[in-house]
Amino acid sequence: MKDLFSLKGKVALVTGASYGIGFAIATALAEAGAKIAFNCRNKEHLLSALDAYNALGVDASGYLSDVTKEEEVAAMIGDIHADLGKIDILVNNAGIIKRIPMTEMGAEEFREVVDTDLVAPFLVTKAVLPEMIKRRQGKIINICSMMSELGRETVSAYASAKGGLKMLTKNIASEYGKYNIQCNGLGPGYIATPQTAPLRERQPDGSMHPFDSFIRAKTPAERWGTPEDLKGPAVFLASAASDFVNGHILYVDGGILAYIGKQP
Ligand code: NAP
Ligand code: GCO
Repeated sequence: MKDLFSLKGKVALVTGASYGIGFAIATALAEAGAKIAFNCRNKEHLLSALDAYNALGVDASGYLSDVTKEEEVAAMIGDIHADLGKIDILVNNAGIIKRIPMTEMGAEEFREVVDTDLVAPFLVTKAVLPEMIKRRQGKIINICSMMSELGRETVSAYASAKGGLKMLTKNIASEYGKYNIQCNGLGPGYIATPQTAPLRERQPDGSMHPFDSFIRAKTPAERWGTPEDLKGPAVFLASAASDFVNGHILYVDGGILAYIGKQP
């Protein structure tokens, strides 16, 4: 059974894995035996991430690139194939959010979010697929969201992108399943990372952020998730244990999507 979850001999690319959820997922895949390639845009983030991976004994190679730029993606994939020989597992994790009421959001701001959270997974997957098809095997994991299923104020661009990413996941699964390529989504709930830090900041009077209290009331587990909560589900979707799972969005949300919310 343990061999089912082994990633020994595999190469995994995790985009946007200099910190946060991507860093935790990359570390998990490494602990299961994979060699890691990761990217981000900021050189300082890349260098500090390499130190952090090294301190954990993770064999990681870092690539400075912006996933929204097709030419940078092509160059990165070429470099990884040259350096590491193949990509068995792709985790489309890099993502941004802009919390702006729709009526106040500019078209360019909307496009920037969709470019990063939806178009970029298309670009990176498109660059990785040809070799996976040749080798008749591959694992693609798209990092979706509660906003793949639910809306809320100020996140129209993000929800549109993450809803689209759910359907892109199902479409890749449909189109390439015949080549023994599985494409699934991982849908984190509310996770304590830099991306959600503004929603957890202590108020000037020292009280909890209203959103912090709100999310705890909407989560049966009565807590925020941590990036570590995603490690097991990521290894499952990256390993032979999920070879007949395709087009599925695995929500790791402490029960948010199942729960009407605590009575005030
Ligand atoms: P985060 O803390 O903001 O980290 C984002 C990572 O992506 C950083 O490493 C960042 O590095 C990189 N990145 C951003 N834009 C990039 C680009 N254009 N090209 C390459 N790298 C880029 O975010 P997170 O909370 O870990 O979230 C990771 C993923 O999970 C995102 O897709 C997010 O939407 C999703 N998610 C998050 C939560 C949550 O509650 N935190 C829940 C559900 C889903 P650089 O800035 O150096 O590029
Ligand atoms: C927000 C949060 C969420 C989380 C995550 C939930 O502002 O609502 O940032 O969108 O990032 O996507 O699954």
